[in-house]
Amino acid sequence: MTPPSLRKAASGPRLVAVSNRVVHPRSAARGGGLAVALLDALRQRGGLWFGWSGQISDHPDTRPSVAESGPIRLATMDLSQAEHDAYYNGFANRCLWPLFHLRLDLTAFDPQHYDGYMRVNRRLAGALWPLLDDNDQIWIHDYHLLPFAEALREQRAKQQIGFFLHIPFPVPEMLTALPHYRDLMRSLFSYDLLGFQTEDDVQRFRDCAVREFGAQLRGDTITAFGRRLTAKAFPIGIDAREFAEIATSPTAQQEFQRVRAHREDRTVIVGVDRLDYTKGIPERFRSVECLLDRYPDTHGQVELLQIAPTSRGEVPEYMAIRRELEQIAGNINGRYAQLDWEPIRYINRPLGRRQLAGIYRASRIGLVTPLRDGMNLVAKEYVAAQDPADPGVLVLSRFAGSAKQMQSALIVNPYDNTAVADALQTARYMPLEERRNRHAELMQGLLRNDASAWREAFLQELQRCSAQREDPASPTAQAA
Ligand code: ADQ
Repeated sequence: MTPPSLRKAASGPRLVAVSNRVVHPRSAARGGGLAVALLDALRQRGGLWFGWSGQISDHPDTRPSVAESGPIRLATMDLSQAEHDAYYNGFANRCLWPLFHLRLDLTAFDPQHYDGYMRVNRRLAGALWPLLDDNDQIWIHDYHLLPFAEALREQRAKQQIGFFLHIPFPVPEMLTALPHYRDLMRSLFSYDLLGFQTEDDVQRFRDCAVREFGAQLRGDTITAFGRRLTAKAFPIGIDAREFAEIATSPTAQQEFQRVRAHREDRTVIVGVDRLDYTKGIPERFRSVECLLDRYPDTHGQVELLQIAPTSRGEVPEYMAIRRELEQIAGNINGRYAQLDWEPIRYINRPLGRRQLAGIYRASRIGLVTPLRDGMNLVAKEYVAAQDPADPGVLVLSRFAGSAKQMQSALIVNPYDNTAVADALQTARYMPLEERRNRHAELMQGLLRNDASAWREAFLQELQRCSAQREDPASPTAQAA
């Protein structure tokens, strides 16, 4: 086995990844897309993963607890209940999340939540600081940690620091509703590189920086607040090859049989989401109702299998959506169910990745209809899990970041129940050759833009723009 020092020297600067939650490699499958992508990067390069342990403690330690897992060092911090309430449940999930997803109606502005959010960012940055080496490449993830680089720079950090936003960036009109938007925008200029999911997100960030702060643009660089950064799109991918393999594993095959048993002649439509109001699940149920209304040949023949485990269950808006879904599903089933058939089967539990892969593969249609979504990895997983010889059809919302790359799906407006119902009916009767062609095109895109391409593109760009910053002869050297 390679000694750690050689491993580090062979693969360039050490990678330090920072995200809200650190997930142990053994349970990464349950951590979702972000956890899998980060672990993959860290496994290949070695490095440090820092963040919240997931534990609440009465007296959180000021220093991280550190564990090793192969080439990865995991450094985690507990939070107090008050910190968790203000930083995570409060500012991150009741303010930034709805605002960035254009749900101003659900956005709670509470100065105490904001103070708690800033305090936790500073406390975590202060705890990471002693663990850093001068040459580290630091990669911060997502909306929980927007001001993290500024907090590190206050500690005099000189390292290259990049940030990736997994959710959409809002239009300026929406962002400026946030009482603290100036401070948050300024804090973003402590990064060397800002990565977004799509070109549209980059454009909205640039618009905001120009309109509100008179930023200067030059290529991909933006100067404001006396600092210069690079802002670019890096659409996140999945490890499509690995997911395709998982879909033929024994566990996946078992699940495939369970879905297909007794339903050989029926069309199973699958929906898989964290239970979240951005995912458009009530609208999806309504679209299925519309399908049943418009096309009587679907009665007894079509079933929506919706898998949506509870997430952020302590946040009131998430409790409300759970109740709403149960009610809508109950109404639709009450209207249409027969003795041996229900049109909506709703599972409110998380499943393992292998199980999910088998369910995707067994389902003739993947229905992914978020009202707004940074990327949406479920759309990519559904395609990767299909049998290329007899693939299912992806019906995808135009408001998912993934729609930009996945134009061979049937693209729909999730608010238009009739259009979604018609797309579902088209998918049901799509000839085999067309299904194969669409799947092949989608799969090529997934393999080209997979998780490792995403990671490498981001880290190389971070290296490049940091090198420019340090070269005083460069036109993009820092203004201050
Ligand atoms: P999420 O909002 O969590 O991610 P998504 O991209 O779809 O949304 O990723 C969800 C992940 O959780 C997928 O890997 C999926 O398999 C898994 N998952 C969902 N339901 C599950 C279930 N019932 N059981 C087990 N696993 C389940 C955020 C942003 C997205 C962005 C990602 C990655 O909101 O827009 O695509 O980060 O950047």
